[in-house]
Amino acid sequence: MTDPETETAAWGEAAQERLTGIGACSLQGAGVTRLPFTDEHRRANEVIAAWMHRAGMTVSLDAAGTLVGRFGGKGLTPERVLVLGSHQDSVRNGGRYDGIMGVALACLALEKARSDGFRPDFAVEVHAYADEEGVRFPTALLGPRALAGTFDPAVLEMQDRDGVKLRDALADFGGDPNGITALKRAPGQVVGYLETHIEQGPVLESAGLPVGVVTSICGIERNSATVSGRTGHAGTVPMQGRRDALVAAAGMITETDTRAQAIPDLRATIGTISVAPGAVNQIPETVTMSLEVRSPDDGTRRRFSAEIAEFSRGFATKRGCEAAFERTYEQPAQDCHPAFVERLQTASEEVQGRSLLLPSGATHDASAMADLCPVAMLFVRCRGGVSHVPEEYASAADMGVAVEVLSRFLRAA
Ligand code: HGY
Ligand code: MN
Ligand code: MN
Repeated sequence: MTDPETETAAWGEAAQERLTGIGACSLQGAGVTRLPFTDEHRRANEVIAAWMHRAGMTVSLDAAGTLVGRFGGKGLTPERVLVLGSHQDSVRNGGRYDGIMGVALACLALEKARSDGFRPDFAVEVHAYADEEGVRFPTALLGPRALAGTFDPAVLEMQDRDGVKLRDALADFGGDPNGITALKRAPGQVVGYLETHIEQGPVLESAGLPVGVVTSICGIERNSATVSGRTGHAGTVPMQGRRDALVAAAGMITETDTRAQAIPDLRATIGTISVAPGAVNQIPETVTMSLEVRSPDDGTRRRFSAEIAEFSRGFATKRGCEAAFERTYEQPAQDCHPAFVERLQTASEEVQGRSLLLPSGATHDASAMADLCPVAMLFVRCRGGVSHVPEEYASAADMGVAVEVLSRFLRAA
């Protein structure tokens, strides 16, 4: 009989080995690039399916492209289900842990709980959601929104930067665009959703703790801003009277930053920008850029983006241009369920001596699952607090603690 510490460490090593292995399911280049409905995703699902089978689960791909592992239950309809999981996709050149850690640790926790005699009278599902980052298509959370009934079919017409429609990419991958709406779960059937995720921030490292319990998840919206001016010869058109879309966009960008700096806990990011015609000797005529805004308070966020849109229209007009904004994605802020938070706190205190509560500045699949059922999140310490970069790292020891906390949560369910 191995002592508990050795056993916990072994589960952590298993987690590290799995995450290193699946990190190879990526495009070439630094870090991990695994976008939804790609060959990298297909290869990753094969690896995840093996994790699910090893934990005693049956495995299926649902219409939204979520890989669903299912264990136990009595086949009742509707069967009570506890769902664990996270997303399989990454940002471009991201880390090995964001998202996929939650899938790996959920499978290991179920394996461990079963070896400790876990025989629930409800079903347990582990979900590997296809698209949480919203990097390939200007939408996100397709899988959880399908289950929660908040899915908007219009997103199926959205295109990636190669002009491929979400609808077609999903169908080619083995999903069923026309079957997504039917995925909506009956109210009360899903008793809860528990997501484990690398913290993506510095709090646990500063506190010297392996895991923390999330209290709430910030709200988020993404807008597409288009600035239209008039192009012309860079050498012959005088500076006075130019309608340079990029100069107007520059004013909007700096004003966004200035105003965001003044609002506590608000984050505004212009992460993508494109310029047309895009030649060194042509005055920019059209600029398209993303404006992402986050805040723990939805009213603050919505006011901020409305005011930025109003400022931008006025500023663009002064420069002889026009500015238009279109919101492409929004997910309100969500609180984690108090009873689940308390249960995670108890398990954390048993395993690591004390618990720590913290909010999430990143959004997660739990953001959308909260529209369906009570949610909870467990954060795992993140070295240097860095994420969405190749250097993202979580230790085997910390992931072993997380597996132990999760398996205790399951057995207390
Ligand atoms: O952007 C986020 O907060 C998450 O990583 N998708
Ligand atoms: Mn992410
Ligand atoms: Mn994530």
